[in-house]
Amino acid sequence: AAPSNPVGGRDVIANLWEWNWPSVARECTTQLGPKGYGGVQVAPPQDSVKRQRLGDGSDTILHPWWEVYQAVDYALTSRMGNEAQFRSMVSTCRRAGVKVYVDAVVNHMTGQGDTSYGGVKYARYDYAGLYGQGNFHKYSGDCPSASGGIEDFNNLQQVFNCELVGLADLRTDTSVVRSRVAAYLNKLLGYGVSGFRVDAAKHVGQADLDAIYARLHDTKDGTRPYWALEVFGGGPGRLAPDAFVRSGVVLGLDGVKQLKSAFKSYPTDAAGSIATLRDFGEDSGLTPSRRTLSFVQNHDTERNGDALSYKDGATNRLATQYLLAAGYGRPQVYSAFSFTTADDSPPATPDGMITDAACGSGWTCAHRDRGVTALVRWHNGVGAAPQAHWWDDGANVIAFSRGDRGWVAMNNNTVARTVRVQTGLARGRYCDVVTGGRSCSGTVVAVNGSGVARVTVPAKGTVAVLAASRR
Ligand code: LM2
Ligand code: CA
Repeated sequence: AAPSNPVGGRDVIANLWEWNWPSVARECTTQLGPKGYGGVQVAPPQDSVKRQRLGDGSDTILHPWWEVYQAVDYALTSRMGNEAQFRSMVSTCRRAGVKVYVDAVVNHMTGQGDTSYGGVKYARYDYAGLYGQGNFHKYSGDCPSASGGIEDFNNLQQVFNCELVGLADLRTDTSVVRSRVAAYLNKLLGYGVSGFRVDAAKHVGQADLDAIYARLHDTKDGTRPYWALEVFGGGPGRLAPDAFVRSGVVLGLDGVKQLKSAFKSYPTDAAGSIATLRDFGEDSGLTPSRRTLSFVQNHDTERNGDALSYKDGATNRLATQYLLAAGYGRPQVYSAFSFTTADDSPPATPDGMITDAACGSGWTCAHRDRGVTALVRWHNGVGAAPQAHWWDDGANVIAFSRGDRGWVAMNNNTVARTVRVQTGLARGRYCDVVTGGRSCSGTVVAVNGSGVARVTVPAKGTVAVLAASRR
């Protein structure tokens, strides 16, 4: 079986979704490595559909972000750059101490179009030199629905063998398809990639995922590849996220909803109640921490209403800080581009090629936010120490320690709050990593001989101290 999350250390992943390869490389060197991120997740690098003008006005957004989720070929010629740029990005990131995780589209090929970014001409169910009709469930008789699409998301055969939004579903139950998919992933591992976010893993199913995984080579570090499965909740039995944790780590998509509900509450613009997070994680019904890749949002949930997003500003930042502090799952910080309609393209040339990521101009760059990088540092500092000394005001101020290695307080109100709390720390004066950075130029938390501190927590803000940051 695929490995669990690493324990402690530099495990935070920045999800630089749809950043082009030169921008990811630059970011690894100038930001991610220096700020303590241990990994970067990148968008699907395989060749994909490139939509063409129809001339009937129906394609006002010619190159929606989701083109990259329709695979045409396993050559690495994509909207994010070419194969040489991809390889160079991976080695640059590795040199910066940042492992690269790839979004792997292996359940399906395309649902539309006839031309790819790499210039390949194709038809659905006919991808020259790679797959033909015999490689798709459409022609195998394994999909029981009338339309050929997934009509019932609680039906095992439909979920595995029918088409997800009309995308040509691969016969991942056959050895031909398994070995072609594995060859693609092994090429990436050979370039230095450390693992995968498996797109639509729920629609591949446990048996096929395990069979593909068994064919994968070790990473360049000599470890087994990380294997993070996209399985959204709501399905019964074998279709539930918990039923996939023996195959790999699963994406924390139910946690995403809980975080949104805690920070914003119901109805959506209410003030929230982060005191509920006392039981966030396995205690609130989520998948095991060591088998979960956790995040506040991803590219689907920032659009579909399940999650907070960059549009929530300080509340989103606070939720991200909370996730980095909490110790549930392997935390991922999501950072992509701003959008007005759900289909918007990332900033790109008229031809669809994504342009260099410029923070503040089209790109949101949450991973660079000083409040976020401070908590990455804090997260790395507390390691695997368990939560202790939980305190809350019953509403929107919380505080907890991570063992005796650090202590944090968070305030989801729009005004500052002063609290008197047991920190569990030894007597002393400690530097807040959020306002003080490495120089200790900000807030100082004074802990008395009983471990108690009186602290003012800024509006929508965090105070975080490390035991090691005692003055
Ligand atoms: C995923 N995980 O399981 C991705 O996270 C999600 O973003 C993908 O959907 C999906 N699975 C397939 O990889 C996105 C997007 C869809 C889009 C597909 C394929 O959310 O809207 O579907 O990518 O590009 C689009 C059209 C849809 C059409 C389909 C096929 O929106 O209307 O279906 O292409 O032509 C007829
Ligand atoms: Ca499938």
